[in-house]
Amino acid sequence: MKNLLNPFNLSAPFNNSSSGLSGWISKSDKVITINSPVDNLPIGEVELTNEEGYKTLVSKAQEAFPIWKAMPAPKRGEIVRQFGDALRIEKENLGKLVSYEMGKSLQEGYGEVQEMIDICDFAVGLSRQLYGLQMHSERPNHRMFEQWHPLGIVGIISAFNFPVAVWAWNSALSWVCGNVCLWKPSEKTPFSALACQEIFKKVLKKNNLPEGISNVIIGDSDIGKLMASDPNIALVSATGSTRMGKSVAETVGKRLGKSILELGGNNAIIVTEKADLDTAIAPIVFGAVGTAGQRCTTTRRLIVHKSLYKGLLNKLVNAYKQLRIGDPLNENNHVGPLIDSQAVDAYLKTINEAQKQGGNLAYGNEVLKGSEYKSNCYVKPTIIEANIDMPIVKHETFAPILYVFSYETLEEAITIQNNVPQGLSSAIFSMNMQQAEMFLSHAGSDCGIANVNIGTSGAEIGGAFGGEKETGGGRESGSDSWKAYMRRQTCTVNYGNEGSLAQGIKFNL
Ligand code: UN1
Repeated sequence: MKNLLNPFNLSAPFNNSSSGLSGWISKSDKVITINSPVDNLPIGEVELTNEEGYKTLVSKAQEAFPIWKAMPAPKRGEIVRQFGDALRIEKENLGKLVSYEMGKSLQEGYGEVQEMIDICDFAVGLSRQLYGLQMHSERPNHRMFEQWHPLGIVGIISAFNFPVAVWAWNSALSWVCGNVCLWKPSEKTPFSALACQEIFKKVLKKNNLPEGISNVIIGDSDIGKLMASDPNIALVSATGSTRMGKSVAETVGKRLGKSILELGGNNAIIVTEKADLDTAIAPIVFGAVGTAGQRCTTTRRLIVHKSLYKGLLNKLVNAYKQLRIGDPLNENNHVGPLIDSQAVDAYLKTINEAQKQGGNLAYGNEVLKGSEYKSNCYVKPTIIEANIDMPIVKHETFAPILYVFSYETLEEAITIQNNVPQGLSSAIFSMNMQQAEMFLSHAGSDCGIANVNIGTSGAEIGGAFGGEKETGGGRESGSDSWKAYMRRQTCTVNYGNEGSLAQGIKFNL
């Protein structure tokens, strides 16, 4: 085992003994071994939590909630500020662990921890800005306003591709809003989650606060289902596949609970004849191959004006040839492995199917072999010339496969861009103001994120993150996303001496 794996004293799960970790309970019948996609070496064994462990954690969270919500929001912000500081100290350790456990490049591992730090900073400011509006009452001597109260336990279900940042978006906002959290990370990346829990646990301990403010549950979809059906979980915020999101939405919907869904993307970049190609190449390539195509914001489709099509395709193929694929912990490499062998199968099957449907393979379609690639999860980023009649281009495959289309009019490009079930991120490269504004207008992109002259991936935390259609409609992270983590209360106060009814109703007794 590499030393970098255990700088957080995660002795309990690493030794497969019962839990010494707070907020993490390993009462289980099932133990799984986590192997790194980097070199296939075991990182450690972890016990999955069963229903009994789940219930214990929920009661710990319930006990912590009244204590936490009684603290003034800016004081809760102070705890989140301390967490951000602890993350600054642990950035290198945690970034390396994320990179090794998930397989993303070290730069991206550090970038992910940076996103956590940034959202903590954002949440600290927010803790003094949980504003409600005040309205003018139609009745004399009445004041009407709204206020925001905590919800209770927020259940967070996160995916393997962002093992820590997506939790931080949800938890940092939840905490300043006065909620306590129960986190089910992907069972593919439990150690990054347990490390986060350790870091936050220390902050809680230092401040004499109960550990139940933050809880981690390591489990599979059965635990996810328990969370979705449990009325004790006031809000379920789920990030992952559309299939998972539909199941969560259905189960939470049945009990009329709240959910935030951030699901699949099928993100496109339009390159118009007015684009500056020098600005476009790097964001296109990073968007398509970064994180080995396993971001929900990954660029999966490139829609190019026919006058530039051949030239841009050549440039892209040349750029792809320069990509260094290998150990993501080696900072010289651009692309690391896919998460596991199922992901490699999905990559191969999708390319095969795309070719059957009429796509032309311009580059890629190879699983790399050799001692450097012994996990068998390293694949060549792939470019396929495609057309809109191919059904496969409507599907999200979590792998570095880029479909390239040619178009003639901007309307046609926008139709291609919008004609998929997903609606997360989108971008246009154009130096022409009319084209850019058309793309941003109601007649343009139908996605939750629309960018001009930058790519589809790598959104900043300050904006609301999420998308439309099968992406689920939820918004996390910046802007006013915090409102989904609180309950709104409309209040009317009569400070006069007479009662009066709204709508002009007279009811004299
Ligand atoms: C995700 O893939 O689920 O915009 C999150 C981005 C990152 C977050 C991605 N800031 O690519």
